[in-house]
Amino acid sequence: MRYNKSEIEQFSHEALTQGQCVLRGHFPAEKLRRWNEEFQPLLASHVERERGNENRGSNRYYVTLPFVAPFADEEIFADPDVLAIVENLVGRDFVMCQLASDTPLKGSDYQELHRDAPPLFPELNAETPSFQLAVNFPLVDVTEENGPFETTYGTHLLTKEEGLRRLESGEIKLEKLMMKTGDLMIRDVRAIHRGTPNRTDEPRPMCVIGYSRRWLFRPEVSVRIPRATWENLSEKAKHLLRFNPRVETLDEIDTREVYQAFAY
Ligand SMILES: O=C(O)CCC(=O)C(=O)O
Repeated sequence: MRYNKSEIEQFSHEALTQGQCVLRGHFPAEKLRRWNEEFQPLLASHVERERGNENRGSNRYYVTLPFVAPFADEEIFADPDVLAIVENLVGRDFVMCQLASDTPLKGSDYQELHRDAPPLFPELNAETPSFQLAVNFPLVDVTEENGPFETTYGTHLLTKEEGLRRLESGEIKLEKLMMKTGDLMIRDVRAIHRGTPNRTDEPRPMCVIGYSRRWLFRPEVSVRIPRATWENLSEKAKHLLRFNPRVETLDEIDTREVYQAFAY
């Protein structure tokens, strides 16, 4: 591990109270550049297929990453520092439920401010501790021009209405998160955020790995695991991925995105 116990506690505390924490220069940038090369043809065929169904906003695409090399990489999805922080937030025996990407292209716009999950108990009018996390990391350096993620601090523990009210009144600010290739963010998906326009010719892919409490099922996402990949996973990785569907191979037909409603 790169961080000691007290540093892990600090990151966890920050994510618990602020809704997110950022680990700088944590993943090998060179590896993520290779991911980006492999990702480009996937993105291109996805854009081709989904034209007219741009449900995340114009020229902005959500693409599930196939769970094969180079993306099925334990150095990324089972990073010990990240998993230690995730466990502090969503408890023992949490699961990994998602490996995907969000990519604004030129012509994309500001999204509506949103959360990625509804409250667990809407009738309470109060928020619970964390139950769903996203680990985000870009495959290119994020700049002012290529669509920085905008987020808010502390809104994950407020109702959405109250979070929006405090934003409106200026008590809480919307902040741009500038990230370099290799940086990662661990966030409670209820932190109010939005995507911003990419004004450059180069796509800005942001990967997302979802981790949930052990009892939570998110039907809109899953990691389809080909048998050959499964057989080569460590016991720790198999435990993380235990509730995901296992398939013989990844065929074309099943790659259509089912994660359509994304903003809460
Ligand atoms: O990729 C981004 O900048 C944010 C995308 C996002 O929040 C979404 O599509 O839910």
